[in-house]
Amino acid sequence: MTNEQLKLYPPIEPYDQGFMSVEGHEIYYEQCGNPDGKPAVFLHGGPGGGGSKAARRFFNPDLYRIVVFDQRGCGRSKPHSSLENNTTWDLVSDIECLRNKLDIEKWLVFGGSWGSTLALAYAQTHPTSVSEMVLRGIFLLREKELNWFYQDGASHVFPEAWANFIKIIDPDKRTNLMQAYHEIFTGSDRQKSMDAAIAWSRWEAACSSMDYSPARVEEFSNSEFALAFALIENHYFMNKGFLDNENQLLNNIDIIRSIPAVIVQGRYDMVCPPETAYELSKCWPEASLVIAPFSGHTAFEKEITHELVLATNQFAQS
Ligand code: STX
Repeated sequence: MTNEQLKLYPPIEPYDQGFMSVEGHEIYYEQCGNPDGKPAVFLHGGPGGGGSKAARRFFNPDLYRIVVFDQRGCGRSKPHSSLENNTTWDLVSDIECLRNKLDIEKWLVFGGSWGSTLALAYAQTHPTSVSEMVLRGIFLLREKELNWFYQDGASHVFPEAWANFIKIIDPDKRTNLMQAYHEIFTGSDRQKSMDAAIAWSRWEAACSSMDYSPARVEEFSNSEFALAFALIENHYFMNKGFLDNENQLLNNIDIIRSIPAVIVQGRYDMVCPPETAYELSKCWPEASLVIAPFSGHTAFEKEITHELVLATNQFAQS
């Protein structure tokens, strides 16, 4: 029993779906599972990745009231790929608005990758709204992390995918790829912007799992998905996540130290390497850090899914 491999819960349909209007955005949200269960909110990645049907499957639907929403500008939220009033602090405010709208006192906050960044920003702003935290593939949006993924790091491990990522950028602009992509995304050539968005998304998809997944790369090439994902990520990263300083989320850890938390990290995560999760856990010794030894970035790596489901199962008892 203790050695059982935990998997995603079976697919279920939402019992409630709707939109929340905020500052020119219509935020899509859904509720699944048990309306009287323990409330949990799923924060998706990117930013700009949107929620998915799999998001709800990390929680026992008999025990949890699962809330999934699409952050500003992506997924089913409208207007699609809008960068207006779209910052970390706008999203933090949306999470709190949604909690109030749904009349939830406290909820478990679950987030991987950018979802972990947003979870920390939210919890540090509204600590009394958070009952527990389950974080994966920690990303703190610091210069060294952005540089690793978009300039010099993961490029050494996935050279074929990297060649495709840089190919659409003029050779003399390759010393700052974040900036070069930004110029294309904010320029007037729609076709070029679309091609760049697809290249940007394919790069991330290629690096996300231990065994390169052609299916994921194709899925990320969907032009609607890619446009929101690339434009929103680039906008947040150009603006350094709208943080006061790059250590803000580490420096403010004392605000949330008493919240029970599990940090799950793949050893071979090439998007968000384990150094960041390690640094976070050094500042936050009460949180338990679990390193999955044979895993990459995504929540769908076998070991990572197991650890995430184990964490939500354990917190369901508290
Ligand atoms: N972005 C990391 C991130 O949050 C740098 C992320 N990576 N892939 C995703 O999110 C999705 C699976 C949500 C598309």
